[in-house]
Parts: sequence; structure tokens; C-alpha cells
Amino acid sequence: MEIQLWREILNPYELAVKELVLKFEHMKEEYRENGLYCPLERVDGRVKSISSILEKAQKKKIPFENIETEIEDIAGIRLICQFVEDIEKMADIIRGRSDMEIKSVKDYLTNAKPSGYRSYHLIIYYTVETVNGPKKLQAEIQIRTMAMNFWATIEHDLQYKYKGNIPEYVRVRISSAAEAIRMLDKEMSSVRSEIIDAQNSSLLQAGIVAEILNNIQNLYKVANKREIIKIQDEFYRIYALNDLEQLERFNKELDIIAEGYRAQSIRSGAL
Ligand code: 0O2
Repeated sequence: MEIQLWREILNPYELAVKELVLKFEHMKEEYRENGLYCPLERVDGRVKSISSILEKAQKKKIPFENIETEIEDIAGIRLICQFVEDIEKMADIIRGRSDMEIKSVKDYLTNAKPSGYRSYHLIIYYTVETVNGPKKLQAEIQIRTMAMNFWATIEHDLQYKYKGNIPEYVRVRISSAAEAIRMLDKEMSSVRSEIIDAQNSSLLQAGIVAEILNNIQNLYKVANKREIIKIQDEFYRIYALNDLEQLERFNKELDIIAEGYRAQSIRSGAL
């Protein structure tokens, strides 16, 4: 088939992947701005290569005219989470969205593949706007932990290297590595709440520090130099204490000082 025709077919999928990646990245950003722990650690996306589409079509005996309906992962999104519990949270977030309609689910978490592969797959319908009007297409969203992703990436490379015929001794090792990954995820889940608390408080601290620095910068314009130096020294002293409450209190004090200067400038403007 003409390369140009492939381009026409794949273009909307490229747009879909770009949009979906952007939407998930934006979601991550929103969580961060609100100082909240985000169940999503990283998002990746790709459009399946032409050779990979042809290979799959040949393997599954899919006629060319059915490629778009029967190959569900031409557009592929991978969501990487820190913890197993986050996978269900991400799936729920997707279920609640109005721009992604779930067609089917493949739960390889409860039922791992014989290879040891674990991941949660959603096939969604997603509509993109093209020059020829809206196009509803399918995309596969794979949701897995960082540990599962590590295993799957290596195993995928091995499949590629051995062209699907991984030697028995390697298969045994990779299968025991899959079990180690399952145990690792289980162990990490047991400390999940502690890790989330620590991450939340470090996000909160980063937010307060940013506000303080912004306040000090604004005070530079109105306060005298000696006062600014005093404020800065006080900030460094409190920062070194590593005490979130004291940082919050200091930030409120700065708000009051800034408010005082604002009122003063309004009064002098009125005179
Ligand atoms: P690529 O290179 O990632 O695009 P089926 O015949 O139903 O088993 P189907 O319809 O492709 O296969 O669905 P399935 O099994 O859910 O697989 C979809 C994708 O999941 C695969 O795409 C892989 O990315 C991943 N996957 C599934 N099984 C395994 C596995 O055992 N190991 C690894 N590493 N990944 C797996 P592609 O098209 O196979 O490959």
C-alpha cells in the first residue's frame, strides 16, 4: 500500500496520542498545583509502527479493510503509577471522563498472562477533530506500576531478541523475576500511606516556600533594604528548622506585612 495512504490512516491516531498524553500530563499538573498526591507518575504514548500493524494483522489474519476496527492499539497510551492501588484510581478517573468511552477492559493484574505479564488495559473510544470532521477511533490505555513496567520492558525486548522463542532457561528466570516484581509491589503497598504523607507534605512545603519567596520579592519594591535583609535572615533560620507549621506562620506574617505596605501606598496615593 502507498505510504501516503498509511499517513492518512495514521494521522488521526497521532493526533489522538498527542491529545491524550497532554490531557494526562495536565491532570498531573493539576494535582501538583493543589498540593495533592497524584496516582499517575508518568505518561507515555506512541502510534504503532506500520511494520508492527502489518505483523499483527498477519498473525491474527485481519484483512486490511478491518485493520482500524480489529487492531485496537494503533494508538497506545501507557500510564505508569507508583503503587498497585493507584492503577484502580487511574482506571476510575478514566471511567469518569466524558471524552473517553470505555469499550473493554483486560485485567492482567488479577489474571496475569502465562508469561508473567501484569498490567491493566482499557480500550477506549476517543474522538479527534480532523479537517474531514470528527473521527471516533480506538486507543489502548495500559496502566501499570513502575515495577511492572520495568519487567514488561525487559521481557518485551527479550521477545524481540529471540523472535518470540525465548529459551527455557531465560523463561524460567523471567518468570521468577515476575514473582519478585509482584512481591516488590506488595511490599511497597504496605508503606504507601507513609510515602504519600511524605510526598504531600513535601509538595505543601514547596508551595509555601514559593509563596514566601514571592512575598519577599514583592516586598523588595516597597520595604527598606534593612527590613528585607531581616526578613530574609528570618526565612533562612525558619527554613533550616524544617518545621512546616513555622513556615506557614512566617508566610502569614509576611502576608500581614505586605498588606500593611499595600494599605500605606493606597493612603499616600489618596493624599
Ligand atoms: P507492542 O509492541 O507493545 O505494540 P492477544 O492476542 O489478545 O493476546 P492483543 O489483542 O494485542 O493480543 O492484546 P493484549 O494481549 O492485551 O496485548 C496488547 C499489548 O499488551 C501488547 O501489544 C503489549 O504491549 C502488551 N503485552 C501483552 N502481553 C504481553 C507480554 O506477555 N509481555 C509484554 N512485555 N507485553 C505484553 P503488542 O502489539 O503485542 O506489542
